[in-house]
Amino acid sequence: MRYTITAALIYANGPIHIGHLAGCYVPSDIYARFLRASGHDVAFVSGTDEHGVPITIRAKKEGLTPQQVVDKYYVQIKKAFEDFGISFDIYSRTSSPIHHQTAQDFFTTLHQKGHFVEETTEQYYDQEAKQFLADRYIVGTCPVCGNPNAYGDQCERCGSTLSPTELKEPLRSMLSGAKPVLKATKNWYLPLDKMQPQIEAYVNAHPEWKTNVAGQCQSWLKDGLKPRAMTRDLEWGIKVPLPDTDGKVLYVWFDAPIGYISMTKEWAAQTGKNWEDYWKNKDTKLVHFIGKDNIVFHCIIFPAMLINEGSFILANNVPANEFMNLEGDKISTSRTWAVWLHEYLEELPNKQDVLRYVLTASAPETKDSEFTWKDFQTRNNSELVGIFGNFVNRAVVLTHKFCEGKVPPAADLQDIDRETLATLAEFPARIGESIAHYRFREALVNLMDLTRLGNKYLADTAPWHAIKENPERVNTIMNVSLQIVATLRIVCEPFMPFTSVKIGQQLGLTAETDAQTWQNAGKADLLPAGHAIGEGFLLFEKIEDATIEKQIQKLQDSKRMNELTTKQIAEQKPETQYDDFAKMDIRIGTITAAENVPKSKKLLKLTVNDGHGERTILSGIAEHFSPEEALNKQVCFLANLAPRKMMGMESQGMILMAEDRDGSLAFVQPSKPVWNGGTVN
Ligand code: B3M
Ligand code: ZN
Repeated sequence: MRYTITAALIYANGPIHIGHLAGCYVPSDIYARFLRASGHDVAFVSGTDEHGVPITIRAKKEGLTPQQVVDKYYVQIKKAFEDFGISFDIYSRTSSPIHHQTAQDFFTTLHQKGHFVEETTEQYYDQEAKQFLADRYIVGTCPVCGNPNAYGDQCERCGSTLSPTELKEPLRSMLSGAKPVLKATKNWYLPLDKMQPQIEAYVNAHPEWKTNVAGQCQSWLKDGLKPRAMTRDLEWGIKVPLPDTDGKVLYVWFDAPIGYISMTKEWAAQTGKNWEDYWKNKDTKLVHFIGKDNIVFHCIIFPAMLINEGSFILANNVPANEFMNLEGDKISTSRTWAVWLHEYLEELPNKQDVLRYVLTASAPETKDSEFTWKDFQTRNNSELVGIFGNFVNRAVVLTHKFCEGKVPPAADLQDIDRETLATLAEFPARIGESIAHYRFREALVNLMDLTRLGNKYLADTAPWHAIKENPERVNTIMNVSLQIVATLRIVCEPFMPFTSVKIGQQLGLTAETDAQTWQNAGKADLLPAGHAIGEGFLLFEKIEDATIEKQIQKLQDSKRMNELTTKQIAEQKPETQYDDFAKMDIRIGTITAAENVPKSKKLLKLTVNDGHGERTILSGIAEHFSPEEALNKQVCFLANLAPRKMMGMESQGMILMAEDRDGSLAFVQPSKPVWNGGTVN
């Protein structure tokens, strides 16, 4: 069987984190490695998505050109994937000439076949920057929560999805600050509305798709598909291959999935394959691995493009994952709440497989899941060290101790040996079945059950006792144990490729001396008697509390730093007149007594000397200052605020406080002590 496996083309606008690995790249790699080990013909392609507004926004933030941004992150991202053993057959980029050519040709074909609808619409335009504005570049007030800095596609405060026309005034362009104006522009639309029956037929032909994927598809179909522009007014991207289209590029979601095709072409050219076998042959299975935010593009829009083109196969499956959260919060690049892959490897060197293991064990396969450092530690210490590593190590060490480091003969099998070997033989198919159905968590549970089988076998047969009474018996026990290790080496490879290599070393096997195929796994004679094994060493090491605490602390620190630097200065309030200001009687006073208010977390009861005498002011600062800290402070207060009753007490005025970027408060004080009762003008 031939497989084309694609993994989402991640935007080259930032480093990658564990959420990316868990959602898309580890599962796709497990799948690809398993298929290769099963003897299938596999093209596993991916690369970076280097177009679209996300790149231009990053460029603006970093003070770089879009080209500089994608060059920088392409290298970084590619390296991170290599470091974690993601076994792409090619990892390319959408800025490559072959991709530009392929995407333009695709567009031209659809255009010539009459599959686009040209339409002129009014779009926001920045007259100062002289360009049309992507939704992200328009800032206005959120109609839902009133946030004055909401973007034209989303409000980051309340999370609402918006369109620029929903934003309330005043609108501004993020490029120049100017007020955007509506201007007519022509674009080419894919009439998805007309394709609804074809897309419905396609989706409905796949009842086996994961429920989270099928659910999203059905909800789009139920709402009715709408035409979508396949060109955009932008400078950065692939030029529209039509006359008089200056300043227009292909929509990034038009060009990006075509990237899978152009990257396959590039790979085929390098390896002497025929790319069309992987995209146009009905016997090829096409599988897209993505995160849940990309479902509509892979299950509806890209298939619509391929159907219109006419010569391509459609995806057989799109096993999209949900999201992985981190320590109780959404992973967020902009809020720097993430575990970055390049940092992980610096701080936890050689622990790629531990992360791959933990991310698979808690993968967001059916619903959002959670990564915590505590769980990471527990899984490492009790599962990988305690069960997996322990079994392999005992098998290897005992073979050296009792059998001179050679695979002993299994002379006479007893019931327990036969039963164990029979159970062993079932595992590869069972694990493979789970992988083939994209149930990677289940596959991993099965893998661990195999190591448990090994541990139980050693415990039940106890070669360390048997050696005294019946050394012959120990030969059989060690033979069977080593056969389990040899199978483990094969079936753990998709999940933990580095560990698989290490097991191979300990068994005295290399890729050259042994065909590591899934078909061979589970056999009772995988290792021939007499074969010399290698030296034993530990596959995993215990992770101490201090290591974990450091990681948690680091996360908290980065969150705090980020809050400090991202808090925005409040919008200025509408204009006011001096007369209105003059109505406020702001004065200087000194706090002469301060106490907590019973049953209130927020309020402090302050006694303020206002020059005439003392007055009581209740102030909502108890979470920021203790009574002791407030005592004797000279403050500004609003003297003529109408008295208010709170918690059964009357407050006569209000203390003025300044709010810092991190939300902490400071008293507003005169720069030298002045007399109590002095006025503030
Ligand atoms: N670049 C979105 C993302 O990075 C987009 C995926 C393209 S897949 C063809 O999540
Ligand atoms: Zn909002």
